[in-house]
Amino acid sequence: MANITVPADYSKELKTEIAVDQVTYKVGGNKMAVLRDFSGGVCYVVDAKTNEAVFSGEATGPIFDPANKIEVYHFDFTPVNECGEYYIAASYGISYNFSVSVSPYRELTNAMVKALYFQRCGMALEEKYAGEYAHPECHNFPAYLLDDPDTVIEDVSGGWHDAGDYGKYITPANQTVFNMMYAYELFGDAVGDQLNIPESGNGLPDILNECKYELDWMLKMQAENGGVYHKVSTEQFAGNQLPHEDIVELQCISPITITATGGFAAAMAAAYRNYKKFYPEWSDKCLDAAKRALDYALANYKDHKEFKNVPPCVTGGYGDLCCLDEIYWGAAELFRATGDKKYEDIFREFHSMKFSKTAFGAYHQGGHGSLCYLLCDNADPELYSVVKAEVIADADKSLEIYENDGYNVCLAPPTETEEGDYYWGSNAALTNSLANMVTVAVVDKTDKYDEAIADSISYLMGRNYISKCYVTGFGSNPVMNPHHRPSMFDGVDAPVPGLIAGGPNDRKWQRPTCVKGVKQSEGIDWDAMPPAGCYIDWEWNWTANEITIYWNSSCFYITGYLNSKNK
Ligand code: 9MR
Ligand code: ZN
Repeated sequence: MANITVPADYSKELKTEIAVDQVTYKVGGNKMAVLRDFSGGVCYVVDAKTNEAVFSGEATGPIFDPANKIEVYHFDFTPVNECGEYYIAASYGISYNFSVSVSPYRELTNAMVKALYFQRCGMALEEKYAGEYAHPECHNFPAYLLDDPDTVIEDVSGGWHDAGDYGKYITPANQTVFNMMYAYELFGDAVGDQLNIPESGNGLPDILNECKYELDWMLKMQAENGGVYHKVSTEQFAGNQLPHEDIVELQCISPITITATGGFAAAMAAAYRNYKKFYPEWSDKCLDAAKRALDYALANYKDHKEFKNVPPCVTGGYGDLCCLDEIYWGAAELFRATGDKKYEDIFREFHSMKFSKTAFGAYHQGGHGSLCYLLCDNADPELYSVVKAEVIADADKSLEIYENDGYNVCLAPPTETEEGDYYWGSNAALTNSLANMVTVAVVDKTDKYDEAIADSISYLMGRNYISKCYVTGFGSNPVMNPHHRPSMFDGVDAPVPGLIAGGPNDRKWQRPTCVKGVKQSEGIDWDAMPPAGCYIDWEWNWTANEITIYWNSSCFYITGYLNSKNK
């Protein structure tokens, strides 16, 4: 490959139209750039240190991208296997820098787990773990029950702030601890160890240490009758404040919901299994909590209604019409944890009801239950093969979306009848659908989906319409202004690292307009924006630029999987 030179008439201007994965090209792996507003021609890979070209080739295209309704070109540079820092040169300009490395998912995955430490509530973040993001303890206030204001619970401390706000909500917590415990059991040390958190070095993998911080809080959210309170927060969202500046006399606790309770049963049964060998007594408590929660959910689910805030509380809702998926998941986990066939009978009964058996997330959790069931060695063979066929069918549907996409990402495009996947939290819509592919990959021991999974992660790392790397602290054009109060008000330029933004959101009614006197939409022709372009890196753009614990967990579950395949 000697003596390749970029033609002198090639522009040196930075072009976000040339999209590269800014983080995760791997030695020996496939490598591709996506170019839009391009008319084809020879492209070069240039060493960013020496400015010497190391590879050249013709881009292929045009290829139709159905999500954004544009034509793109693909430039394949798979043969570039020397570790280093590079950029792409095309006739009309150059890309952001990217790197080629041996173990690209490792640092990223760990940082995304460590990001949860930065979300810890109720304890001071000390400088030795948190560096410039240190702050004193927060939110250690008693809380009253919104549906019984005379009852005050003294201690609901601990856990993580959910997102850019400081509320603590059970249903997203259930997904987050699920992703962590399954990442630990399926991918081992490929995800989240040596995180430099207070518990590091105590004999437990750090991902379990961090997860236990949340589980301990969750246990405080269970009522005597087994039901689980939906959330605890202040009555209003915090102002422009750091966590420890958000001071109230009393916080408030929202009523029990079945969605919170069913998912809690699942999470606690999984905790029993995963922590048994480290903390036997504590894990027995988890199992007992799980059983009582599932009993409560079964006795009350027919009265389930979508959660609505009880005044004067106005914080995050996480309302969910269907609670069957949470019970399905809870039954699966209790069956796996105990081997007791009575839980398999409940699982079977709920399996026959109508809801997605393949969805992962804070709202739809049937996929969590299916994965769990498919890992049981004493499962009923007939039911097992039905569930397996369901997850495979869904993974193959995702594969088809991926194969038709111009950016090689597994996000459904809008069609005449469907709105598509570029909604609030689209980056997690992506990782949640990849999670079902991971289920099949793990259960069926196939690598059929690996390329789709890795390519889709490349989209998150910058190979997208706007060349944005959606994880703070990573890539050459990362998110800098997430809607995340600590990052917004700490006086530190760089946001807390390892947080993934919600991502493009094409729903018209959720566009940012004018917040606090700042007219952010001015100068942006939103109607001309294709779905993957509906994003601005602006701190009050919470409909596209907020962060959450469960979006993080969904992402490191996938990069942890990729990392485990990369040994
Ligand atoms: O992710 C949630 C999104 O699907 C909803 O449309 C939106 C409005 O209810 O709320 C989002 O969740 C937020 C939660 O309510 C509070 N913490 C931050 C969450 C992420 O934006
Ligand atoms: Zn707090």
